[in-house]
Amino acid sequence: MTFDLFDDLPPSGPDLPTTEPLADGAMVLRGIARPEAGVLLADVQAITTAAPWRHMITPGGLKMSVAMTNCGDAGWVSDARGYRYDPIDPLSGKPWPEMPASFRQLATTAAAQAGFAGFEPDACLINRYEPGTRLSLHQDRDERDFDAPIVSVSLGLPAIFLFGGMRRADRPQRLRLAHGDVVVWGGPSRLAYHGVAPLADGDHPLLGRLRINLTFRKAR
Ligand code: MD3
Ligand code: FE
Repeated sequence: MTFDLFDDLPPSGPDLPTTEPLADGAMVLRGIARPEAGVLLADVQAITTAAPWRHMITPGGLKMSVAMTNCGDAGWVSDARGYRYDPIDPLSGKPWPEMPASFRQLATTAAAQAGFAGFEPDACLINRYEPGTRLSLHQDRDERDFDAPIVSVSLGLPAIFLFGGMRRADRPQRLRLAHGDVVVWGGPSRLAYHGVAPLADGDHPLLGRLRINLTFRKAR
């Protein structure tokens, strides 16, 4: 697969908005993380030195195709006992790496732009996709407070995001998320079913054959 020259650029020009409402409570901020991408990726690299990428096991015994790690006061973990947020990385036995200032600032600014002033994430789940990696439809319900939004940041290869309704059976909308796109999921969208279609192969200038997604949460 190849990229059109302008494929990855956010809308630009005199009055083109970069903020589009997607659904009730959900806003896409196209390309707003592009200027900081290099810093964010250097911070991801440092995090994975202390808390390496791993493929978690679902409570049903399946190995996830997404590789994950976390930073912040708590990290999302899955194993035979279930899903939960844990202040300790089970792989290292140590607390997760601190949330970098670059992460915190982007999440807070994006949330405020989408109408969620005062969002203070305490957890960031970091997902890594290779060609073929997918994430099946699910809800994010392991956080304590559903009034806080989730902020997602897409980096690297573009993905087709599946955005469903309140029931698993609701047919999902497909949304292309490219490098630097940030989405804020609050209000009624906070508990919508969602997932990611198998990643198409490609070659991204910064990340090669990878997509990395950051999701900022208020877990506790
Ligand atoms: C809509 N990650 O980590 S980000 C996840 O691209 C997750 O890695 C996907 O779903 C990814 O849980 C999707 C967009 C996203 C994240 C959380 C949501 C959309 C959401 C929570 C509620 C509704
Ligand atoms: Fe999710």
